[in-house]
Amino acid sequence: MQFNKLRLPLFVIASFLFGLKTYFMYRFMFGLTIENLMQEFILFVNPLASAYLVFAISVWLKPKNQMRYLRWTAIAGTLILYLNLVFYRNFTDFITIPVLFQGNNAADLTSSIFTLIHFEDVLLILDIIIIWLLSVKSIHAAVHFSRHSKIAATAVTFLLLAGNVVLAEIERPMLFVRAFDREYLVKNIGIYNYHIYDATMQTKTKAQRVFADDSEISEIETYMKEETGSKESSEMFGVAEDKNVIFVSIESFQNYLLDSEINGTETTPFLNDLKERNDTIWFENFYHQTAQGKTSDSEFIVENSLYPLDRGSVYFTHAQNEYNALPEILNQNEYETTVFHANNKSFWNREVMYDNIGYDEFYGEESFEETEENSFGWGLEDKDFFEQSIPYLEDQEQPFYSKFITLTHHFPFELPEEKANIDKHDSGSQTLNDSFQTARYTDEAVEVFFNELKESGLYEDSIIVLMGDHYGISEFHNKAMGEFIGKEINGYEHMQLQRVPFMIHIPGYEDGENSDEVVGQIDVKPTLLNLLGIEDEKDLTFGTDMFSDDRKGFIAMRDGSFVSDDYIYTDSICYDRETGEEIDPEEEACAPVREKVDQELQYSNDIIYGDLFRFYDFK
Ligand code: GP9
Ligand code: MN
Repeated sequence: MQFNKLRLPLFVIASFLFGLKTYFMYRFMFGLTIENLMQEFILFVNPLASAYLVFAISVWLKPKNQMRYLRWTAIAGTLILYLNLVFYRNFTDFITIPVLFQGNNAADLTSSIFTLIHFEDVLLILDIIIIWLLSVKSIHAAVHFSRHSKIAATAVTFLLLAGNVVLAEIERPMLFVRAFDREYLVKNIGIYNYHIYDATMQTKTKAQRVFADDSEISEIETYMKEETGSKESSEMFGVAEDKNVIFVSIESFQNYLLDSEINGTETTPFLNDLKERNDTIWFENFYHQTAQGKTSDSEFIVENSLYPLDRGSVYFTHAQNEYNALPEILNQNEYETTVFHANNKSFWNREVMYDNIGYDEFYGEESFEETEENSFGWGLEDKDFFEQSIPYLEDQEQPFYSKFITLTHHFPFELPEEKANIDKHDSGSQTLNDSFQTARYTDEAVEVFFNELKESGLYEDSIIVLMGDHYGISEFHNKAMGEFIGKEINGYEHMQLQRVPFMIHIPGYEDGENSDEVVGQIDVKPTLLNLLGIEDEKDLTFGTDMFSDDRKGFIAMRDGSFVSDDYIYTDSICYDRETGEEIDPEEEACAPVREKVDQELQYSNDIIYGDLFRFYDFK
């Protein structure tokens, strides 16, 4: 064997092979983006350092265990990498500990597993085979390391680790403090160190509740009073007083679908028409702000006007906290509050969370009749879902607040061919191609719902709010998406793609408009309360009434990116919001808002991790 001539201990060879493989995966399979030479260098060095760190432990083992350790470590390491890769292909994100306990991720992954596993993945076992062969054939490669060389080998570990951290801090100052961007963490310290970091965070956030006290909430209260915009009522105050609220959360709907056409057919004829009507206010610059909790995050933001968590879903990790959620406030104002969603009640831990935040009733899967004909993919199709909901709605005490969560337009966007009234798109991404058919279907379902509401007589006494919950097409499909919208997708365009439909439809209203105000899910709660004429001055929210003249002027994303009235900031680049042009970093144009964004995200985390609302009197 060539290797033996070099007389390199096997753990060094294994570190090299495994590290190299990891680098190739980062670069070409995860496709992590590189902005400069320094980043490239770090990306190349950190896998080698990490691999060495783990494999070098073998020197402390008895010779006969050394080889076994190397073999199994290579397998376990590959498995961790590979699971992250499959997850990344679907979510453009890395696994966190809370995410492992979110059943739905597994469900999401299994339903689409064949698009997420690629043929070339087989190559990932190459290094394992080599390590295995070498470790079996050259038993003599197992050595009694002298005390001296054991210490030397370990010292190198620490040197590499320290070197890596120093480089990462130079490249990305405050990396560990502003750690909500997981991609940066992985790029700089590697996936294994990232997982160790994540585990540390898990312990730390668990401890945060225990050590929290009431001084923290008064600091946050002061911040909100000064910074998050006016709580004064706006001109729209009470416009929908005593009306029912029908809130429709439309699964995975993004703005690119609106006004789009496939082979001359409109994708969303009903919504296109609705948004232009005099009895509808459409916010064309409405952004979703969700993170790993997907739909549940969007529900959480809307109900609480707080940010979702940087790791996992709040619905899962903090369902028992004290909140002052929308349904609770509405209950105090004599509203009946309900949720309709034709899925398993425990999905996203909804049952527990809904109960805690005050919903009177949750109509889940078992409230609906599912047959072979009316269900596919994720379950009951949207048209049947709405139709079957009507009798329940009619039975409710008025006024009511009812939330509907649709399901059909969900990744992987499957629809039986005979139910499709629009062609598939034709691009390199099957996901994007298929999405138009399910979007069209859901558009028709919303129309069915409107008609049924009119027939039942509920329509006139209600306002209907439609909102897209989060993106449906991930960054993984940027190429096809870029071709479709006719733009190359850089950070700026990526942020603009996070716009989702948001329409407030008020039957009988005549001053409908298209608003270009920059707004987001965080603003929904104060906006709805204002429309309903409900004053809650003691409420603590990060959002502001969308109709207010005194707004704070930015929408923050969970990863620290933001859209402000003037700028869009993401991946450390500041763009002009109007023109999309990059602004010279020297100008520090985005810095003032960035500070506020970081502050708010931190405060929001403190509230949730510390369960701080238990120290505050909302009455
Ligand atoms: C499932 C539905 C979809 O109940 O909310 O969940 P998502 O994957 O979009 O979070
Ligand atoms: Mn969703």
